[in-house]
Amino acid sequence: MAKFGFKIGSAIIVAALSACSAASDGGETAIESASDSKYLSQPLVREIYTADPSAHVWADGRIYVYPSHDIDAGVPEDDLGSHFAMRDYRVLSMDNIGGKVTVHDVALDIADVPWAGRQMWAPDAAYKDGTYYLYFPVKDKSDIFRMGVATSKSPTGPFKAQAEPMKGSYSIDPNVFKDDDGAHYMIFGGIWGGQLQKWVSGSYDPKGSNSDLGKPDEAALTPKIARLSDNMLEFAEPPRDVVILDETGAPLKAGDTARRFFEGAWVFKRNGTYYLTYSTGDTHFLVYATATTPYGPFTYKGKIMEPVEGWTTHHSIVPVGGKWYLFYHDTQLSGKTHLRNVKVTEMNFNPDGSIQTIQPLKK
Ligand code: FUB
Repeated sequence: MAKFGFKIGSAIIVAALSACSAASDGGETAIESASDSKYLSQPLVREIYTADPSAHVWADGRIYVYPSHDIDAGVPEDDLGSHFAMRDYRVLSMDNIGGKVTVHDVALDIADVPWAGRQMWAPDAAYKDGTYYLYFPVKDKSDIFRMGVATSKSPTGPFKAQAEPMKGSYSIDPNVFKDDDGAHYMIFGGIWGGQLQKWVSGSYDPKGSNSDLGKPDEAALTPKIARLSDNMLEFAEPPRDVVILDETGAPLKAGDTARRFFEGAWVFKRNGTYYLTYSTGDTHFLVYATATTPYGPFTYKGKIMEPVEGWTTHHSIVPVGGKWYLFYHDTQLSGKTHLRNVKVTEMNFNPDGSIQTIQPLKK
């Protein structure tokens, strides 16, 4: 199957918000669809298409979601995800899970990022000392993904981009994790269209000739991690591999496509354990591994979510009011792989810290 091709078809036409879904007040025409009872949860907003939701609860207690803003740019679908040709970011916010969702004005436009070429992909955000930081992957004018940083005094922007990408940054899907000691780490990377396989030698190789892709018995490519500098604008250290081991202590292999890292890493800490969660991409699972430090090594533990409708999903996990929530996306509203909608559902842990697998489609 081609990357980002349809996995499960959907035909959705008319609609009504279910009790689970939140009304939104973005002031734009709602995208209508059937309120289909087959879905575990309903889209958070219907005015715009959104994906890759990075959720945070800042000091004001409100929930802020930093998603990709999907558009139909008319770019033909290909294996590198060229049809994901997003041009700006919009922030969503809500007082509580299930509450009214606000779609905020444009937080950052590609036209205001001097070095950007195309494709604003999955962002994340952080807060430190009165400033909000938006981290975003976008291709530079040479068509190489880099990480940008933009700042604002407001959690919803507008954000002002730095004049250059972060030094030494590459690939996609930044997740900024704040540890209990106040240190911030960026975990990032994604294979295939995310270009991680092109950086195996330490510099950009357009052919990705040293990568594990097509070598199923070799150790799989891993996400990367680097602590951020005190000013939050750069890496404080060279990015390192985040190794993911199997139950025997061996690194997951490239051919182990149901468990190996593909994209969309998100790290959180619960009861002293670090959880690395990620998408397996072409096998469509959200999975997790655990460790005793943010650098790992992590040990694979299991599935968080079975496949959604759409090629893949991308998520974040946050505690809100004593419960844990999984933000994710599917293609319920459009049935199209590049026009996605974000959702949220509660997740549950077993007494031993393992995660109960979520089924996003009702049987
Ligand atoms: O939204 C564009 C890309 O699709 C993201 O960066 C990936 O995680 C996948 O969701």
